[in-house]
Amino acid sequence: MIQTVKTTPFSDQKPGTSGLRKRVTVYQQPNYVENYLQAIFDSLEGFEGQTLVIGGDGRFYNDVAIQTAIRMAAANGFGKVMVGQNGLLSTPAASHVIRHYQAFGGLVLSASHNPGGPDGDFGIKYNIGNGGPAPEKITDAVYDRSKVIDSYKTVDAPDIDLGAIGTQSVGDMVVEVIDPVTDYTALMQTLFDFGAIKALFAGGFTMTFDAMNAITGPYAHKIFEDILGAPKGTVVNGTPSPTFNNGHPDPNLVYCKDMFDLLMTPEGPDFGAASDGDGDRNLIIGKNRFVTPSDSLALLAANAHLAPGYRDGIAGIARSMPTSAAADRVAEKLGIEMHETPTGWKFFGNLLDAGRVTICGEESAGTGSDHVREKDGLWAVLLWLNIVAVRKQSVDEIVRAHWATYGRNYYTRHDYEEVDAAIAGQLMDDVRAKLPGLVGQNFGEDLQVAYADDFKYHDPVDGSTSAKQGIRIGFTDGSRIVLRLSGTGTVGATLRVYLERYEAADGRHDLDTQYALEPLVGLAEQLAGIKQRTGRREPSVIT
Ligand code: VG1
Ligand code: CO
Repeated sequence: MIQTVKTTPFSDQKPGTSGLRKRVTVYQQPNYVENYLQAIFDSLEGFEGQTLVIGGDGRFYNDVAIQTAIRMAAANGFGKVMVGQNGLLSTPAASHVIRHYQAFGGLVLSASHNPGGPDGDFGIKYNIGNGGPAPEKITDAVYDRSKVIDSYKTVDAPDIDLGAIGTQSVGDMVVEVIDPVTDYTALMQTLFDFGAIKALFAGGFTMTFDAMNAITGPYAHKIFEDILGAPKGTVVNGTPSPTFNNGHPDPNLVYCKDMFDLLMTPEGPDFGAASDGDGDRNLIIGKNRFVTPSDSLALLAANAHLAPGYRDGIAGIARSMPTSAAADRVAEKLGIEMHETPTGWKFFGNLLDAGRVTICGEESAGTGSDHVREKDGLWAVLLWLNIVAVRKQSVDEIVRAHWATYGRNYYTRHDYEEVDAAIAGQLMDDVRAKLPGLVGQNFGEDLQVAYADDFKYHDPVDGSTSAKQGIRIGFTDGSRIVLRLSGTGTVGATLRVYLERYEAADGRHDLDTQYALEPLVGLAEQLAGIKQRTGRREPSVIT
């Protein structure tokens, strides 16, 4: 029954920051999905008879790709596939299911925060047995394999009924359709004080959670409304849609502007939150207080002990290189390890597995802990709620108290999307060439360059190195300019410019963020010539 089908390679199946993301139309080419999946299976060893978890964010083309993946898993020798009902599993839930059932690995079908639908994006990511994204050693092998692949294996079998919870079979392989929410919800209940959060809502605390028509809807309805007793209507846009209702499921101040505006009014709720297409990102806005993801990481780390799952404290913190140094100050005060890694969750896996860090985060609205091996949007929201419930303070009060203790890291990211790839590459090369001469130079009155390099990461656990992970220009006062090209975009190049400035504990904490960072924006422009080279007058997105 196993069929070996001839194919020819595609030259563009190089996994990026988080799996292979392409336009749906690219994925719809004959054999495109098959080639990539076979390249993944060919790069793995020892999965004969083992379990593969499959789930996605419900976006357009999920159903097609999942049926293909199930047939190919059977043909390649997996013993069992566990798949979320209707193909749904949030990225953190998929990570948990892999760990919980000791699966060999999993396929996460998502392009995360990128728009979906026939004209949108699709993506496939392979996660290893620890529940986390495959490390570069594997993604490099997959890419190499994809360039020479000449056949794939499948079986001739009808589609699985993804709506029916329970067990079916494809050839010799068992397929179990599971409820996507149950295991994840149980995990959350082990980490947080649900009683305290329930009491918070019972006491009149109000929240709005925007699931952005994406994967977190079913999870959020169940956890916030059914279990924690928040009123119906707390969760909005809670039904996953294959096109995200034609929206852009990226929880930032651009795509959640209405929620931000609401939270800035007296009539608005006490707390606002959102998650992205696949449920691994989070946006946190308190009444009159937007919490930057970098600050959120620092705050969650500093207060984690207030939640039962972290009662004994945290072992260490890791943050991606462009994320602000706010968390570093917390680690210093707690006397725990602090790690700076390249962008992308795959670099946290080893540190988490080794027990060297407990909490990780990225400036791009991602935070998580050692409970899974992905960032986790609802986890961050629940930890915030747990902290608010215990401290009995507003988000704004908690944030201000944090700054008063540690100082404030003003932080922003300016994105220039869909720039010509050659121009963006040249821009980076030219700035890179200037780096050695920058150290020691003064710019304006108070900016002196302390270091200027292209970030290279040495993984302290497995000894591997990853070079060219972004340009960093650091100043003696703690300010930084970071430039890197996105590894998740699907058209042209996206240039990300990250800017940070530190104000000490007794410094000024009430400046407008963009105003506070204006001199650094100007200096980045002076060094990189972004506007003139790209022809853009301003960034496409400011977060
Ligand atoms: C972006 C973010 C990065 C994140 C990645 C995947 O990558 O910057 O921090 O890990 O997306 O997140 P890049 O290479 O475009 O900067 V997700 O929620 O899209 O899985
Ligand atoms: Co995501």
